[in-house]
Amino acid sequence: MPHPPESALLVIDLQRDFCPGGALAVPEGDVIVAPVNALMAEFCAVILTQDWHPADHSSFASQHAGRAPLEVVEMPYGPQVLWPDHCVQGSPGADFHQDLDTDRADMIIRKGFRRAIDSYSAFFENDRETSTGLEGYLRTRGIEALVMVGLATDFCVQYSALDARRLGFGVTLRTDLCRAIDLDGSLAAALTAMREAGVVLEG
Ligand code: VGL
Ligand code: ZN
Repeated sequence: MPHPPESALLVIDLQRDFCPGGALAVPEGDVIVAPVNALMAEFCAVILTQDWHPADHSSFASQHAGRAPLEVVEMPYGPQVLWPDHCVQGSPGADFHQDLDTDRADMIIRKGFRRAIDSYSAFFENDRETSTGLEGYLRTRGIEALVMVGLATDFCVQYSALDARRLGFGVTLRTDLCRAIDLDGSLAAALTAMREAGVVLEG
């Protein structure tokens, strides 16, 4: 069944570095690509996000002497997990998965391009204040509801879903078309937080 025009499909970070063989591989990240392509046909509006970091991004463990990936540091905006270098602007790992149907995208929103601040959410950077511009885009197109899919359930997908609810958008998460990193129970915590925020979990 086609979705109404006021509903958009938001495909989060379906990039090579988040797929098996990539720098920050999410288990089974690649298996969702074909069904996500198929789902695009049901929507009038398709929006992709792309994690897009400078090579010296402050979320990279390589920028913090004596720190290893997955350690947590305190940033001016709060705690930040340190990651392996990933999705460096212009690198092959930052490209979308080679099978993703990017031609269907009306809009590609890049995030995480400021060195000093990470951006999990498609809407706000990790200070929860600096806007990516997506909210204005959606509102000026009359979009009121989002179906979300992509990587990773417990980081960029969760942050995007919670921000979208906070802004008043309807949010449905296709859990079958998302995959998680799952650090110390972060997947279960993310699902609970999203459910409590009124995100409809489907799939
Ligand atoms: C993501 C960690 C770092 C994600 C992006 O797409 O979930 N996770 N950068
Ligand atoms: Zn990132």
